[in-house]
Amino acid sequence: MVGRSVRRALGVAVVAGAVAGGASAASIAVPNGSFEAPDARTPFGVSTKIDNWTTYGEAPFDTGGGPASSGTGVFRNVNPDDSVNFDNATGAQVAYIFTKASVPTNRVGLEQVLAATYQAGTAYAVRVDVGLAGSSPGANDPFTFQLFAVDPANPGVRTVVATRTVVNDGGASNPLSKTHLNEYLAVSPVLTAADTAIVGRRIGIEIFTAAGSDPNAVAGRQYDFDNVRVDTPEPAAAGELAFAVVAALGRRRRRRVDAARGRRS
Ligand SMILES: [Ca+2]
Repeated sequence: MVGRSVRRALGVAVVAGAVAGGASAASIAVPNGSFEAPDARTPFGVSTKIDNWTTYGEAPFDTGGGPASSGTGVFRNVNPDDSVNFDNATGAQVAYIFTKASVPTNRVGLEQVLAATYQAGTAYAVRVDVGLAGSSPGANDPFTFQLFAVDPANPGVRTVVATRTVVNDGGASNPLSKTHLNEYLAVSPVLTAADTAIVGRRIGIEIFTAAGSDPNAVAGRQYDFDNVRVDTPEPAAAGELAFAVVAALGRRRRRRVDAARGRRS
């Protein structure tokens, strides 16, 4: 099997960058936040196994790296005609997720818990570059990403720290595109010592779809996404970030092949 044998263990670029308000943000490494591993050039054109992430929801399917939820996975950022899929993907691969699962919970996703812990006096931001697959989600198909805190004494108990839901509703402030990924972010308030369910606990990241709002959604509809980052914006900037979106819709430079992306559907 191809699968994981040819890994591209690209490190996640950790760069302190400027954010809204001119303040700097310290980055927290997200292993495989760019979905470069494992190599997705399997016989299926995708890998359902995603290194460093736990996937859940859909019936398992083995593309070569072992059985993993077929509701989400990674693929090479190329179209069937070898043209570039997204013009601003990070690295060679991006991730996809179906908007609806066949499982009763109707929730498909992936998550990982970082080694880093939440600190008081700090706000936390998670950023994801999001785009549309060839089979675009409907306006009622939500794509959600969030930060959560895990109680080590009771791992089933989680506290959501920051959350953002994106829908494909043609929003003018940040339209989704099939050829360009747009950055979305969720940012927490500045944590205080009173946040006892969060401070001192490990930082979790979850990305999921739950099509409960659209019972007519079909599994073939997908969001694509890449470049999951976590950082700690300065408190003065955190409030601005709560409303900030970075919309840089790229021109469609080429004709895109929407059909038959080579992904399993
Ligand atoms: Ca990537």
